[in-house]
Amino acid sequence: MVKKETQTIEALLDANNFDFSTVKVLDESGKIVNEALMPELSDEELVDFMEKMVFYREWNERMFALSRQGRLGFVAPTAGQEASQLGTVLATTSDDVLFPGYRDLPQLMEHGLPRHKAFLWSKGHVDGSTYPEDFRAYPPQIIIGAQYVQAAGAALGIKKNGRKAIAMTWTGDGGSSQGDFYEGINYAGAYKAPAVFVIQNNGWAISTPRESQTAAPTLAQKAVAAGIPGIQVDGMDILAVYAVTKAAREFAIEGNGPVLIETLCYRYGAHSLSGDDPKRYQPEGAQEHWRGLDPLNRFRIFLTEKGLWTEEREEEVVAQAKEEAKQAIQDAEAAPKQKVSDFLKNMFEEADQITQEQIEQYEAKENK
Ligand SMILES: Cc1ncc(C[n+]2csc(CCOP(=O)(O)OP(=O)(O)O)c2C)c(N)n1
Ligand SMILES: [Mg+2]
Repeated sequence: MVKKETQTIEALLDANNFDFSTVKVLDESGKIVNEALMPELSDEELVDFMEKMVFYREWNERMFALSRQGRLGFVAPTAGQEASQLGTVLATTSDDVLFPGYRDLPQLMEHGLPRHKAFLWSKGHVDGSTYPEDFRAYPPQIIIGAQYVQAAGAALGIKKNGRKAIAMTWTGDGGSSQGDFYEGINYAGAYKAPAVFVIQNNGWAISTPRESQTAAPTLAQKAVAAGIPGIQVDGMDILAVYAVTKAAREFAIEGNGPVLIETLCYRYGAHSLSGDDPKRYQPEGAQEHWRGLDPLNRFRIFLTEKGLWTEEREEEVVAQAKEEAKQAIQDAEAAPKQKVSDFLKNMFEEADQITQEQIEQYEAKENK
């Protein structure tokens, strides 16, 4: 076992390094605690990170309001996971293929998904899951963990095609207990396929706490059995998440195989807006504790001290998110009424016989 004396990128990406202590760059008081890992980012890029976190915090509020007005369908809140979601996706490029889970709409939107399509997906409309040919992503996965095997296969395809890109996928702490999770990381490891696997450990799989899901002290160490590097990172720290993900992407692209990243974060809200109440299962004080580690707060202090952030700018970004959500819901509501036949047609490139028969049955009804 190699013990990490200092956390360097090289040590973190060593598959024989079995030290999974949490990587941090920016602490909750907005101070840099590991200069060596500080990613090289311009002031503009730093500001962009903050703008995006503020945007999606407000977007989450808009989703809540629209859901309560009955204008959205399935909604999985994202507040508390901004650094985890954006720190990972901002280390990718449009050449990479994304396999998100149902909570990962912000990553898809950052990859270029039109905003109204995010709402159409929530409403269960087929147009929310139809993408342009050159948009390298799959619709959010509902079957927890299933995206890991898909990402492994896509990563192998990328390698065989000689492309300099990765497949990136996200699941939750709960997803990391699924068979698909282990199969995906094992397969990608065996083929040295360029995948970056992210576990967003937000502490809960609906009402099941992280501690009840596995005897493993960290989720990052699940990488050991697949023979690939595993890194646990402070998921409330966008600089640490970004630094680790960027290094993992380069490692994978250089032909070294996949990396598993566990981001420690929290979901402030309910599992979904369809009915669970976190007050009934989360221990008292947990929300307050995690809100004290908030990713926006610490980054706001950091940027304000550098003279790069103001309250006025924050208000502008919030207003912009409100405006864009308003436009996006209008566009989503203007979409043609959902047809079952369109859903069926979107299932396969070429429909099998049973699906084809169903398409015809539904078209006959719809055209009456
Ligand atoms: C294979 C499968 N089993 C069960 C479910 C029902 N289910 C939906 S979300 C969820 C919990 C997932 O928790 P986690 O992976 O931690 O992700 P989070 O929701 O916290 O982001 C469960 C059990 C499902 N969607 N798929
Ligand atoms: Mg979870």
